[in-house]
Amino acid sequence: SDYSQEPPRHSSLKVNSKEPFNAEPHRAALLSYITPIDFFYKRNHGPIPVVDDIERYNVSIGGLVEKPLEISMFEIRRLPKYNVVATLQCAGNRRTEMSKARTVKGVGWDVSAIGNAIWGGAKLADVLELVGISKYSSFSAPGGKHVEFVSIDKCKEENGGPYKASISLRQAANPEADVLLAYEMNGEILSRDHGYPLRVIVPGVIGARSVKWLDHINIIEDECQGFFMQKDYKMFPPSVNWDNINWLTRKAQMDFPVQCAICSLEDVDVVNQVKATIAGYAVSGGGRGIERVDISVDGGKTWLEAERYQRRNIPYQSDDMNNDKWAWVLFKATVDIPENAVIIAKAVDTAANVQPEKVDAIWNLRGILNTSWHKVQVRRAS
Ligand code: MTE
Ligand code: MO
Repeated sequence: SDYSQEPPRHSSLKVNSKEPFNAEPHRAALLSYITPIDFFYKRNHGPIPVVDDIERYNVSIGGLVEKPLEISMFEIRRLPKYNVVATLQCAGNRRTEMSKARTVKGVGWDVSAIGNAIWGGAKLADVLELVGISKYSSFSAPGGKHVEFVSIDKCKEENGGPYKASISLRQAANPEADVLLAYEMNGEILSRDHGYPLRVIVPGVIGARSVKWLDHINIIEDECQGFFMQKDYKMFPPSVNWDNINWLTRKAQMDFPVQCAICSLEDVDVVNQVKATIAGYAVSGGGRGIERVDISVDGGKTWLEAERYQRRNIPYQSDDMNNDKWAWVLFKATVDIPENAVIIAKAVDTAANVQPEKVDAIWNLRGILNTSWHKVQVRRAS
């Protein structure tokens, strides 16, 4: 493949794979509510496509619809614009840690394959109306139940074909699900790394379904048959290995579970004072909010509740700004650090789902959805 036209990137990113380019920021970069574009993780499966002629760029919508359509960027920009604050998280976030319990297959990530951005664009539900699919419907008249997004990049997992994914038509046509065709990120034109000129954002769902460099949309009867839907991004039980795996037995992962991580400390760290502020992010999928974040400095025997923070008056806010339903919360707590401590954070979402204590309970061969209690070993400088 041709990696000669990759965009420039910030030099402080930790590069987990060069070609395709996969990189995440240092933990401390995640301590601002809106993640700056330069420090937003980049997750690719092939070279970054070059889109030069924006005038001629259009998205075709076809498949099981009564009125197939080609819609230009100009027309997409003329639809009502929404700004949605949503956290995008790769299902592989925290995979490196899962791999330490037992080897898994996939790009290694620390805790920063996640970011929170203001996505600006048209609602998919509005776009689907243009091809005759009414809002809140769960199927199209010719019998489509899924909406497939197809890109223009070239992935080796697809034998050089484009990346693709689908979501249910019920979710796609539901304006409250806030699925976007986004052309802006944090008030700026989407950058090449993040999907210029147009990408899908599916809030509350693993990043793999938010297809970048969108080229066409198909209304289909069954789920998308692409590699990343059928042979990847599925959560298997710990008993399944590469000899007995049967991909058909599991569903394509959609919503992500409750997650949190400490970002004020690196993996093994030294703190200078007795009192230290422990800070990080917490988020849950499916639009469930965060109810609580608990911190322990004694290996999980006792806990204290962290303060939580969600910024409301952020820049580029407009009247259509949704609440922060799809966004992470930042947490912080000031604690006394014992001389040698394991600091732990765990979050509870609004459905009272709690992160599992140990990685062994959720270990899976692809190393996805590591949401075990996040632990950091600290030593106090004397
Ligand atoms: N879309 C295309 N076309 N190609 C890709 O490789 N990667 C997916 C998703 N959309 C991908 C894609 C995955 S696995 C994730 S986690 C997110 O994009 C990452 O988005 P980001 O690079 O903007 O952070
Ligand atoms: Mo991902």
